[in-house]
Amino acid sequence: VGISIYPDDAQSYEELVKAADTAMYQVKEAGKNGYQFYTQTMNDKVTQRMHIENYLRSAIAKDEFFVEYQPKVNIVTKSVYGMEALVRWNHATKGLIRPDEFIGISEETGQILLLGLWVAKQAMLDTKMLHDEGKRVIVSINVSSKQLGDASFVEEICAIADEIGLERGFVELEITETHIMKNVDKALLILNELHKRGFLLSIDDFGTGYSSLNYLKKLPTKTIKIDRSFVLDIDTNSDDRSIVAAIIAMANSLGKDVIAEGSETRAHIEALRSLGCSKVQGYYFSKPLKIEMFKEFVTNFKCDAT
Ligand code: G
Ligand code: G
Ligand code: MN
Repeated sequence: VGISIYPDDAQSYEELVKAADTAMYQVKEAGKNGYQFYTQTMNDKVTQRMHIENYLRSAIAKDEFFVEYQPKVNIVTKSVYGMEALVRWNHATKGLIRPDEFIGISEETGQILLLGLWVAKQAMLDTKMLHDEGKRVIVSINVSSKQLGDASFVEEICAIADEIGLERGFVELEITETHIMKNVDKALLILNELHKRGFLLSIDDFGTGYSSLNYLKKLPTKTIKIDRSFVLDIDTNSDDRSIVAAIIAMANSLGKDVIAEGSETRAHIEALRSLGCSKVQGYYFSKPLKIEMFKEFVTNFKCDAT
């Protein structure tokens, strides 16, 4: 239910209903089964959304996107073995727009299909260049559920890798746990296909969704990425430590790798090390970097996925 009040929220019947509708939309977004009173900020949000949706239409053509890379570090071998590609949008007048503000919208409108392929191509081109310089890292690319549901995705992603000449075994696709578990049978089909084609797979934001352990065993995903919400207080909160320890133990027994995201401090790193987690990603080592800066960053490390 969305509620608007005359005369505060609107003066005409049409406007009043529109306001109630906006409020109802918010309830639906928040998971349905509830009610909301209309507020002006809701309207601002809707307008902002519409703007972004419109801007998105031309953003690829205008070359407004770029990709940054966050190093993935093995703290035992002290090497950078991979990097996560994270898209950025530099809008002509609005400046830098964060992915959180446009990925969701682009998924709803279907624009993520084109954007996702653009990111994949750019990321693979940059990775190929690194490989040619002897830095054989894995590149991790975020893939949304909308992309996975697209019938031509597998062929397209294969074609991009082949065209660039990048070995598929150096391309990891990150899919969030929530997306996988939403329709796990369907996800299993497509993930198996991607696995068969030689790509690496990783479950992103692990621990925030509701994983069926039965399915986890069957998924062809090599890596489990522990959500940063569990890492944030890992050095001070014993519950978080226990959760991370349990995820690591489970991953070990299923023969899967783990990486901890959001590792920001020395204390995080030491806590993770003591729990036996050797792969980390986070601000402690580096924030996401432009490819030139990434290259500079890895000069201080061994740089190899093997
Ligand atoms: O750096 P950060 O603010 O970049 O990213 C915010 C969120 O946006 C992350 O959860 C990340 O998974 C998502 N994201 C970043 N780049 C991409 C992308 O290319 N595709 C998809 N689907 N999600 C992305
Ligand atoms: O969910 P995903 O794995 O795609 O997460 C990538 C997001 O995490 C990006 O927004 C990236 O900027 C952010 N990120 C990376 N390292 C850290 C960190 O150490 N702390 C916090 N708070 N965010 C981080
Ligand atoms: Mn990710």
